[in-house]
Amino acid sequence: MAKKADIGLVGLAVMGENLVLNMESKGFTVAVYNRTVEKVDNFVNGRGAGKNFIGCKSIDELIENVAAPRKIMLMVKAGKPVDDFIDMIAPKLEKGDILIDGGNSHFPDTVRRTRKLEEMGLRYIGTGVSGGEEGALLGPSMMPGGSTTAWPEVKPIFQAICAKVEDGSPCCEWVGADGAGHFVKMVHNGIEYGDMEMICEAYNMMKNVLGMSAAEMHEVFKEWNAGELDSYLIEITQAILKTVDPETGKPVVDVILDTAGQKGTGKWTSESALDLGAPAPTIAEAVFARCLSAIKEERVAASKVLTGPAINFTGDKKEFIEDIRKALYASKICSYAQGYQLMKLAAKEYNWDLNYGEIALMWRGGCIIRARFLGDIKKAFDKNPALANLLMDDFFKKVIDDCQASWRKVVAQAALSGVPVPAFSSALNYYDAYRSEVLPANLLQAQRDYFGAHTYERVDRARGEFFHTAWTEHSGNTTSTTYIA
Ligand code: NBP
Repeated sequence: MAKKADIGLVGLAVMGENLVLNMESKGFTVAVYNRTVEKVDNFVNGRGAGKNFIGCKSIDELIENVAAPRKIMLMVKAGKPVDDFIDMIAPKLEKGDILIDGGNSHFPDTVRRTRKLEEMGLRYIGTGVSGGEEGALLGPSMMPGGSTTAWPEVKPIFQAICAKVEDGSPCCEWVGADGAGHFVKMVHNGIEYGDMEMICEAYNMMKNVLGMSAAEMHEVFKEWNAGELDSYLIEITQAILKTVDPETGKPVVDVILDTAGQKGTGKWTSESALDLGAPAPTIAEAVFARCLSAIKEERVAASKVLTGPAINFTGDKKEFIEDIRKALYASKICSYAQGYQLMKLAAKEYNWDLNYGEIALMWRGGCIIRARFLGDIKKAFDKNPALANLLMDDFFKKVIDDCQASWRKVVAQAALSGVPVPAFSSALNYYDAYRSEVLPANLLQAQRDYFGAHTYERVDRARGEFFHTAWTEHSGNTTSTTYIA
């Protein structure tokens, strides 16, 4: 009898195709299926020719060709197609078989699907896969969560195909129960939104305040990439800035329209932060910055009507470039601190036992936010797994101490020049709010109590004791428990 496949995969689009080539190159036999079945032949006779693939023309054939306990991975468009395939495949599986969703699914869907499959006696994994086409082929960052007993079954395959850091550690570990893997992937994408926006703000300051050309900025980003900001996104930014448009001879970046698209994972991260009461303003600002960029026509009209200050920079250009670098680094630390705070609150809410050091390691290679400084985040959480906030780690505290004068100068110069830096300034506001022993929420509570009898706690009494003031002659003694303003 012919050898059965180690794993089956549904969805031979860009991610699925590259992922199975990666698996095969590591010695695994893969059974492949796609909704449009011609793509199976195209693949098996094309990029997959002469390799250990079993092309399948139906779900039944796929199930038949995978060794038990079956591992079948879906790499299809997120949303309904995942549920449709689950409904087609799950009833045909045997107890203990494992269905894996490697797409960008929203974590509540993964929670729901894990429960459903486990009720059927099956096992389910929802795994984040990051790194795009090249990552899928050469080593992605993978963040699996779901049915815990399924992990040992897929671990040898996942850890063989994933990215590795310098010492060989795999950028793939078990994240936690049900939707934990997809949640962590979602936060990764939210942080990615923040990183991209902050790089754009550094670019905008150099371009509009210092009047630098793309070629000059290419040199700056190249230098930055050799230091503590060393990361995939800085690396591609320096490469982008030196690329010339063959049609016009101008830098390509100067001929690209300034309207950003989005697929929704940054929005999900911000929604989740709001749901959980997690302060993640920098990630949310990055989402809103894309929204503002998208209303191009309105901005063009407004630019002809609304006024702002003239840009007048009189300082030392070289020094200010270093200030911008420090503003970017400090803002980035705050953005990651927010992402980690969000994961902490989610872990509490959804009963996930998240290992924050391991998460930093998973993001250290293979994915879009891969960066040298994730090694420092891993060290911080390894040293203190219960760290309340990244800003409280000695290493990051020292970095912020070193960067903050520059950071404040850049945000102030941006405000004086009328150049928007929403992520830099929201990160600075986050930092200043987080380190404030007293915030003006005392007045806010007074307002709430004034108009809605919401009560307040007092500075001179124990926490948990609530008071109400009769603010006007109409105020009664009844306090509100249900009215939320
Ligand atoms: P797509 O997201 O474009 O999905 C293509 C696959 O989904 C094809 O197999 C297609 O079948 C199938 N499909 C579609 Br489209 N609609 C379907 C439906 N209604 N019912 C059943 N199957 C359907 O491919 P991708 O870019 O490779 O991404 C796959 C997953 O990985 C997605 O969840 C994506 O968000 C995630 N992801 C993508 C990247 C990236 O860089 N592209 C990175 C990380 C994660 P067909 O061939 O018959 O049309």
